[in-house]
Order: sequence, then C-alpha cells, then structure tokens
Amino acid sequence: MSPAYAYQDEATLLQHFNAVDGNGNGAIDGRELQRALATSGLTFSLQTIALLIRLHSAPGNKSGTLSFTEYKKVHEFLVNAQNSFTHFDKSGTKKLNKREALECLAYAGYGDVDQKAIEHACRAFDPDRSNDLGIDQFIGLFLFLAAARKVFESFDADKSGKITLDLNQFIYASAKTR
Ligand SMILES: [Ca+2]
Repeated sequence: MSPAYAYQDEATLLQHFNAVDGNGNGAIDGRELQRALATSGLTFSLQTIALLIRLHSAPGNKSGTLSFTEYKKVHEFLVNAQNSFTHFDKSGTKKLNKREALECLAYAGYGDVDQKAIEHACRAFDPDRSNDLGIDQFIGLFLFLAAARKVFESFDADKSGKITLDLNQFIYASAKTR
C-alpha cells in the first residue's frame, strides 16, 4: 500500500487529472480512474469505481465520468479515508480489525448506526473472513455506507428515520448501493 495519501494543490491536481484522463476527452471514466488508483496501490472493481464516481458526481451528471471539480472531491474523499484508516490502524498491521473498523466508522460519522448493522456490513466486505479489512475493502465498505445513507434519506422525506418500501422500491434502493 502507498503511504498515506496527501492533499495536493490545485495545479498538481490538474496535472494528475490530465494524466489520468488517458483519452484526453476532459473527463475521467471508470477505467481511467481504476487504472490510476491501481498504480497508487488501491485495487477496486469497476463496480466500486462506478460507485465512487456516482457518489462524487454533481446531481445532474449521469455520464459516469468525473469533471475536474468532481475529481477533486474524489481525491479529497480518498485522502480522508486513507488518513482515517492509518490513524485507526493502531496495531500497524495495514488492516483494520473489527474494533478498529468500528472506531473508524464512528469517527467518520457512522456512530449512529447500530454496532450489529456495522458488523454485518463489515462481514459483507470481508469475503475471505479474515476478520480484518484492508484499505481497499475498507473504502468499499465506506462507499457502501455512504450510498446506503443517501438512498435511505431520499426515501425518508419526513426525516422520521423509518421508511417503508415495496419490493420494487427495495430493488431500486439496493441497486443504488452497489
Ligand atoms: Ca477520459
């Protein structure tokens, strides 16, 4: 894994953006981003990349690609996620064990989500059942939780903290978290 990702100034980020934009069309698509992150030590499926792009796209942008402004948001997200990961990896194993992951997620704004729910989510992102999460798995989990909250809130118009879904809505909502 690369050392903790650092914040960059605007000019440096623009250079990165242009370098990542392999076909030079002024936007970064999923494959371009996947390739760039892989070289910095973050391996994601194209599906996770698509979620990363979707969560940082402006509301009207359905293109599945990132403008420079959106790319900066992705960069900031990844810096925050990696720095949080490093900070909570108290044992220095480059993995978060269950307790470290819970602490990290509470710090990142998921303290209101019940521990059991988080444990189930952690397990879903730990397919090899190693009981700890590498940085890629952790970011995948983090994106899932962010998407879940966003979809939930879109259904919870009265902010009651409870929603009722029929099967069609449930399928729609689940699809939006992937
Ligand atoms: Ca491009």
